[in-house]
Amino acid sequence: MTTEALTYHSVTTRAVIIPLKRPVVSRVGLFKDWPLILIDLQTNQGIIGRAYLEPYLARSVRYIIPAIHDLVTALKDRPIAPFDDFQANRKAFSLIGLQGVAMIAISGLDMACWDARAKASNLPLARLLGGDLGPVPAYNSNGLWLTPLETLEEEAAELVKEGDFTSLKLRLGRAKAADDMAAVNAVRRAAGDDVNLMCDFNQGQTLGDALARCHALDDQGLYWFEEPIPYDEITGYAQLTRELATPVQLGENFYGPRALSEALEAHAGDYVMPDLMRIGGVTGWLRSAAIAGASGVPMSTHLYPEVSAHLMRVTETAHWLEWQDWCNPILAEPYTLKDGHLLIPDRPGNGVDWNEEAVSQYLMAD
Ligand code: SMN
Ligand code: MG
Repeated sequence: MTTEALTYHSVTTRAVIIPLKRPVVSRVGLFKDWPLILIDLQTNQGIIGRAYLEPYLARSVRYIIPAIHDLVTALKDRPIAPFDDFQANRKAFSLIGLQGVAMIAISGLDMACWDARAKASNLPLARLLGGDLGPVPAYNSNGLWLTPLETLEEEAAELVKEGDFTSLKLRLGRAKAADDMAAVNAVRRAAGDDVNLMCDFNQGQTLGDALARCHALDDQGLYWFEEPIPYDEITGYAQLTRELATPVQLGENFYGPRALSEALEAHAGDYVMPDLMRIGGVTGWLRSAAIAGASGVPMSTHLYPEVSAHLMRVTETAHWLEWQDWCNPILAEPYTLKDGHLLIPDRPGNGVDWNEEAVSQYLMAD
């Protein structure tokens, strides 16, 4: 047993690209494969902190990876103290701006640091943070893209079966409003009228279109309307939130806790769902959870189901975990599901470790 601080040694990063079973067809883009950056943070004490990033665009790994290496070079031999380092890293990047690549690099490194700290304490991350393990309510977000309407019914039935889910995400924003309605009906035929439908427009509409489309769907008992308009049109979000009975959800594009705080001050949504890659990793999440908690706003997760599950156990207004299995192929021990809940494994750290054979199979060409 030692109380010695962990210190930074170096970082290894690898880019992989994994084929998607159900390609992403959405208003933010079309993706057949899913790129990941795998981060292995080496400490001088021999413990390795791991995390991955999901940067959407394969070519972006070329500029995100050098930013991660720059941060670790500057921190070499310093104690790993994520709260201190979050400040130091933001300062390091403040002259190039704290959104986009800068915050993505900070976030990925932060997740790896917390993993190292949890491993050094021999605790699962949720326990290190003062919480406990337990099932986390999840919805299945693995499908129901803007694919042909006639495919949705069968796919919805499959998605329910993947984990006895009661809740599914459905992508909306088809060319015709009647087709969005038809998509809702198709999913309900397969999954039942009681299914919770989280409806994601992926920023694909103008405010005028969104007002018309969301009002037309407002009496359908949908669970939430997610990102009906571009993510930073906060005044438009406030109008939608005021006018609609269906709760408005946003936040996967918040860069850092301040963005969440400003959105809540502007009453831009009923619910928030930060993404660990943009909000500032575990540190950014914890700070955001305190703000959402004090405001009484339910907080859901976006991507990163493994680390997010730990965090939901210590989030005051924890709402829904977004389940996606897209990274399972390269994980040594993918998480399991039961009765629509994600189960957190009882092992030290954030639960993320690599299946090295699979990683070598999916390595991205330079
Ligand atoms: C999403 C996630 C990943 C790729 C495309 C779209 C979406 C979500 O916004 O919330 O799952
Ligand atoms: Mg979304």
